[in-house]
Amino acid sequence: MSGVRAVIHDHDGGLDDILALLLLTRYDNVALRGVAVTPADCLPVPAVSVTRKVLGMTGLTGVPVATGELPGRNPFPLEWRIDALRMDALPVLNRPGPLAGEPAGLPAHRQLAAWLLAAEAPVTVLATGPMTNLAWCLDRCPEVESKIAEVVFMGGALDVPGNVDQPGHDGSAEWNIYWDPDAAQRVFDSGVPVTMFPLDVTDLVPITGEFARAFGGHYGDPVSDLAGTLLAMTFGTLETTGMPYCGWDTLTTSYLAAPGMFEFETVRCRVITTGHGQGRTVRDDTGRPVKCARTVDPDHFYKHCLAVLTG
Ligand code: AGV
Ligand code: CA
Repeated sequence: MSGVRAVIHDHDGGLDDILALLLLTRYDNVALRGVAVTPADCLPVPAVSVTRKVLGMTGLTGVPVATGELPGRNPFPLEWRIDALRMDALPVLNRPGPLAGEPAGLPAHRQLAAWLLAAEAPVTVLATGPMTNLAWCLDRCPEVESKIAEVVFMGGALDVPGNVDQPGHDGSAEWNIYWDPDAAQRVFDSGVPVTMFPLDVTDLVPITGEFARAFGGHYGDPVSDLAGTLLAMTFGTLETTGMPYCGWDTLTTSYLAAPGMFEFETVRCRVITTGHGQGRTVRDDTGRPVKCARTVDPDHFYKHCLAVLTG
């Protein structure tokens, strides 16, 4: 028993999705099998490019990257989606050197199904964006269910307000579920074990100035420089949205290497898929059990990230 787990990362190209990918590339107990990019909180072309460059700079040149093409119902603000363009132009991502291996041959939903079906042992799916691809796989290729060891998902909001601030919405939803509420409910309707990191726990880890500036102490190391730059790019979120940028996806990803940082509660819940509260996760005795992270020591998390990304 090596203790290494095979992981497929389905991300949606946000600043912290790329930080999450950086963490993954550094975890000894993770074997990254493929990356799918969901065109939700990003422009997919630069987000795939950034993903391939990150895999290239970290030596994972053989990891395939698939581009998502399934749409969501509620689009992300364009001001957020263009972060992928900015990341793709960063000098640290444009040094001479290898890009990652070939782009995957299929669109992300079909590629995810193909990866899962071909897996010799069950795989962990880390979803740091909407679960549209996964829901498609479960619908269209039910055999994938036995190939999924665990879905580790950033999303939802149980006992705290959501982070969607859109006309006609009541604000109770978290964005990754709001983009495609049916997809999240489809995954909940399956038998796959789901471990969820809702806003209840991610609210505890805002990106602080102290955390971001700590990377300055390692200036010159490309991975550390990229991490510090991505963190710096999150600033201004509080001023423009009234809500801080949090370590949403990085916190979720850190569970793969440091599960002991968290306390969990098994919550029976479901997704509201229509109306003003669409995308909201609600406790419901008839819902399916989801392993939900409830607390974390923020300091422990910041130290973990700093150590992993500057090591
Ligand atoms: O709801 C959190 C999810 C995470 O997967 N994303 C950002 C993370 O990648 C959406 C989101 C919520 N608020 C945002 C978001 C903001 N102010 N800027 C960009 N994305
Ligand atoms: Ca994300």
